[in-house]
Amino acid sequence: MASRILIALGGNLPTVNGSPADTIRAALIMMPAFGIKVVASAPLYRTPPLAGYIQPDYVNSVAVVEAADPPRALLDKLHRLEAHFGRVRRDRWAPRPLDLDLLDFCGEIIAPAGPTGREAGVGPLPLALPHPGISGRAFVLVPLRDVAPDWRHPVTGRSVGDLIAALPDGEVRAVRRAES
Ligand code: A4P
Ligand code: MG
Repeated sequence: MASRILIALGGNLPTVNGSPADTIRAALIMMPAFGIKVVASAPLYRTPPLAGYIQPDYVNSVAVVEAADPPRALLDKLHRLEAHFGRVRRDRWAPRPLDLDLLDFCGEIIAPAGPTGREAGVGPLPLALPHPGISGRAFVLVPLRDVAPDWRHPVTGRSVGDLIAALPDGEVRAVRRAES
């Protein structure tokens, strides 16, 4: 089904709401107040930070949502939600209380020119869809498979199962269900 909106949730710093897991649960509860209906959400996973950064483990999940907004307006709302939970943008990939990424918006493809990953440096980036980091990240793909097992990458057509199978075993095994 291509008409799905998928959002990644992540965080690795505590907030006034509690642990990163508490913050993610609180963010899901608050989404309807921002016009975002949560249709399904994956379990929470404890995940090691991507290589190259020494920072606390993350908690990650993925939600299927419905929203009336077009993608850019929806991402602006996600940024307002992040700010509500204490996110202040400094460096890219810095530890954060809450990160809400728009993974897939009904299969739409928007490919801005220029770098999109870590090499893009500090500062805002134009909207990219699907999110450029999906394919190589176990902490995104494992919860994505929980809520959308039939999902395929809008550009490559590869299934979520295929993308997980292509990752190193150790990276997939390192994504473990969070206990609290
Ligand atoms: N942006 C453009 N397209 C999108 C989109 N589809 N979804 C812009 C979200 N944002 C999008 O994002 C950087 C810029 O990308 C913004 O201007 C946004 O409008 P950001 O959230 O400000 O910064 P960031 O999150 O530090 O950068 P980025 O590139 O989104 O990083 P990622 O991909 O979120 O990676 N390890 C584990 N285990 N778990 C994690 O969740 N996350 C990161 C950050 C690193 N390591 C991690 C995790
Ligand atoms: Mg982000």
